[in-house]
Amino acid sequence: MSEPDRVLVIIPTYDERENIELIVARVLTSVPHAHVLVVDDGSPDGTGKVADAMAEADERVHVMHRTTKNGLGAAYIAGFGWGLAEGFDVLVEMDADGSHAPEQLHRLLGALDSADVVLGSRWVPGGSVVNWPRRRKLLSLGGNLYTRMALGIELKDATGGYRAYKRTVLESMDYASVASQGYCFQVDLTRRALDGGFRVIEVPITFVERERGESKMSGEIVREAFWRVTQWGMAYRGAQLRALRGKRS
Ligand SMILES: Nc1nc2c(ncn2[C@@H]2O[C@H](COP(=O)(O)OP(=O)(O)OP(=O)(O)O)[C@@H](O)[C@H]2O)c(=O)[nH]1
Ligand SMILES: [Mg+2]
Repeated sequence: MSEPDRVLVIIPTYDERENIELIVARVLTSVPHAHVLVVDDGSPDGTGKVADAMAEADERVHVMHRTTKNGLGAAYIAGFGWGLAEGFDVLVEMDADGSHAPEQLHRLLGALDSADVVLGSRWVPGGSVVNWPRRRKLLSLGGNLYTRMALGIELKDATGGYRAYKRTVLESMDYASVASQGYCFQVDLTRRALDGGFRVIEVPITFVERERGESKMSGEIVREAFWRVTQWGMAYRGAQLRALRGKRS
């Protein structure tokens, strides 16, 4: 039998003291051969120290300490760099707040047999969202609809943050140049994977709204996503138009 893939679950944290222990324990119970990297941006609430204690007790847990709060995207970029250098085959993105169930990680990893990137999707049949107010649902659905139309892609949940990448995908793209913060970081990576000719598929997940700790979602993150997707969409439609004109002439 071949060795299982070396899997690294990257969990960015900012003030997740109440959540971090449970989420790491759930990951390691669900997929015991996985390793976890907590990327903490110097959380004032001491999340980094709690993570250090876990790393001390279990060799599968690793912690990266960064000094300033720099956004989710920058934390993932640093985490990817570490994971690739350490030789992991699969890199997983997961939030610390329990929204992404580690018990469903098997679905994502299993689907990598026939894909290069697997998105945990709230908006495919079988996917769902628990405890979200209507306006949050509409924001996510609307954002995804806009993203599909602007970029000409089929994916139902390109803004989601529970996903698994084969290392080859990240190695092939200049992911460090992804400058975005929140949702558009996810959209940008999806777009780059598709542009690179990789197979991106979705599996249903049950997304549960955070129960403890503060959300870091902000109007600024939503505005950034809207603006950047619009720019990418215009570039995409421009290229389509040029191709069409080329065919006609
Ligand atoms: N390292 C780091 N992690 C961050 C930063 N901002 C958010 N995070 C983490 O990224 C994950 C997602 O952030 P959330 O606040 O849950 O964002 P969200 O899921 O869009 O918002 P909610 O639905 O309200 O929870 C959590 O694990 C956060 O702790 C940051 O600047 N640096
Ligand atoms: Mg969250």
